[in-house]
Amino acid sequence: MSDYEHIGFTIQDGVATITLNRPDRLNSLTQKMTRELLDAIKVCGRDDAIRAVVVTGAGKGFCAGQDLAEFQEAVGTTSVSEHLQGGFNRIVLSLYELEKPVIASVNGVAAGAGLGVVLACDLRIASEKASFTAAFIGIGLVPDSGVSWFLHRQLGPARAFEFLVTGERLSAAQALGLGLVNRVATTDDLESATQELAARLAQGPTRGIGLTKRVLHRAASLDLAQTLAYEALSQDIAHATADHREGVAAFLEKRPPQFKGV
Ligand code: T3D
Repeated sequence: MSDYEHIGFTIQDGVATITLNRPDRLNSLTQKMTRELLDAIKVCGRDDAIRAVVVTGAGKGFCAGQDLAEFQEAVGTTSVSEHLQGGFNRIVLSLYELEKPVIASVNGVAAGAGLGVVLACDLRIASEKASFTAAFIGIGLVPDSGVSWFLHRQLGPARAFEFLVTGERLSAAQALGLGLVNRVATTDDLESATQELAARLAQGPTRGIGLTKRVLHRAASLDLAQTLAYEALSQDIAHATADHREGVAAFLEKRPPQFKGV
């Protein structure tokens, strides 16, 4: 799929930028948008020229989760769990498992499954106008799209519970204080700060970065002995890359490395 209707997709200098693009609905997710997003993430995984990925939103919102009008229409045609398994669950997992750095550039409100998308990314830069709410409780639902899994780990159980059941809306500054975002930029600076970071990552040793992501993820569920073994195996793979050889050569020759992502 190359022509998307509800997302923007550009590739420049090794950086793919996916823009959720239904601004009048705060980029809430429809089935079509979900399919397009999944397709774009797949392209990001397959195209070796893409070495960093940015996910952002058009207009004043990042993503308000499921489009509730479409959801109402779909009720009865499929179960909610089937809908989640076929859509948001795949988006969250494919971003999380993509072995390339993924940056959420949070331009506005992220709610419900939109918060899940943000949390599935590796790095989060928020505009000072961004905000974060689980939103599920406001419509009597439980967290989905990985939100409970991520928040439990990032906030701890008590703070996560409070955030989830009160439906509170965190400002960018509060999210920074809680470690939910890496940094906050002014509205004017968000795009340049995001692209600067993405460009830097896109010039890095992509295999090493992807393996680092995998090792960190696995370390969260392994004991120390298992982690040591997993790190060692991953090091075998990283050690065999051309980028590792280039990194060592550049160090010895006292010059900056020219990584190629292989
Ligand atoms: O099977 C399944 O799919 C279940 C899975 C569910 C996963 C989920 O994501 S559940 C959670 C769904 N999302 C929500 O419940 C959030 C609903 N939205 C809000 O609570 C608020 O809009 C926000 C807190 C996100 C932002 O508030 P605010 O005041 O900044 O904006 P607003 O004025 O409420 O929204 C602007 C417009 O976007 C508005 O339309 P209008 O009045 O200008 O014509 C609003 O209706 C629309 N909008 C916002 N969120 C959604 C939406 N339209 C459809 N679906 C939305 N989720």
